[in-house]
Amino acid sequence: MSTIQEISDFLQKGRAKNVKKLVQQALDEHEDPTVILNEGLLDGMMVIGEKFKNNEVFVPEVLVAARALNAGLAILEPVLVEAGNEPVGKVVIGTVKGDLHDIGKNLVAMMLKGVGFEVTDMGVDVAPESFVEQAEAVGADVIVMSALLTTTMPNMEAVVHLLQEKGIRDRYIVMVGGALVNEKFAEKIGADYYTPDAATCAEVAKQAVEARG
Ligand code: B1M
Repeated sequence: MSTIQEISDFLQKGRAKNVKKLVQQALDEHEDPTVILNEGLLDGMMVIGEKFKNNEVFVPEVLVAARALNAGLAILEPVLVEAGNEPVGKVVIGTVKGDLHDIGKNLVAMMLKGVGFEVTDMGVDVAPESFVEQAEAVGADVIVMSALLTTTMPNMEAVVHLLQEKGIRDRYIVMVGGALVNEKFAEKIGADYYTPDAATCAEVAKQAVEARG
C-alpha cells in the first residue's frame, strides 16, 4: 500500500498519530502536498462522509476521523501556505452560528493565507453580530462564511441583512461556501460570491480585492 493510501486508511480509522507521522513521511518522500491533501486526507474523509450518510458509521467515528484530518493538516499547513510578500488584504472568516463543522473552513483560511491575505479566523458557531463587529474592528476587505448544515445556512443571510441594516454592505466583499451551499443560494441571500472549494475561494477573493483597487 502506498503512503498516500495508508494516510486515507488510517484517517478512516481515526488514528491521528499515524496520520501525522505518515503525512510527514510523504513530505519527506517528496510527495506533492496537494496530492497528500486531496488523495490522502480528503479522500479518507469522503469515505467516512459517505458511510456517515448511509448510517454505517456514527458521530464518534466521524469526530475521530476529523481529528485525524486536522492533525494531518497541521503538518501540511506550512508547506501549503507559502504566502507572498505583498499583503493582498484582510479577511474575516468563520463557520456560521449553530454550525460546528470547521475542516473546510480551516482549509479555506489556509489557502487565503497562502495567497497573501491577513486572516482573522473566528472559529465556529459565529453569531452574525460577531462577524460584523470583527470585520469593522480589523478593517476587513472580505467576509468569508462557511456552513455545512441546511439549518445553519440562513445565518449567512443574517450577516448580509445586518450589514445592510448598518448601511455598510458596500464596504465588504461577502463570500459563502460549504458542502450544500451553491451559486443560486449565494445570489438569493445577496452574497457577492459562492466558491465550491478552498483554492477557488482564495483565487476569487484575491481577484475581487484587486479589482476594487
Ligand atoms: Co456533520 N453533517 N453533523 N459532522 N458532517 C454533514 C455536513 C452531513 C452532510 C452528513 C450527512 O448526513 N450526509 C450532514 C448535514 C445534512 C444537512 O444539513 N442537510 C451533517 C449532520 C447532519 C451533522 C449533525 C447534525 C449530526 C448529528 O449530530 N446528528 C452534527 C451537527 C453539529 C453542528 O454543527 N451543530 C454534525 C456533526 C459532525 C461532526 C462534529 C461529527 C463532524 C465535524 C467535525 C469538524 O468539523 N471538526 C462532522 C463531519 C466531519 C461531517 C462530514 C462527514 C464531513 C464534513 C467535512 O469536514 N468534509 C459531512 C458530510 C459531507 O460533507 N459529505 C457532514 C471535508 C471538508 C474539507 O469539506 O467542509 O465541505 P467541506 O469544505 C469544502 C467545501 O465545501 C469548501 O471548501 C472545502 C474544500 O476545499 N468550503 C468553502 C467550505 N466552506 C467554504 C466557505 C467558502 C468557500 C468554500 O467561502 C467562500
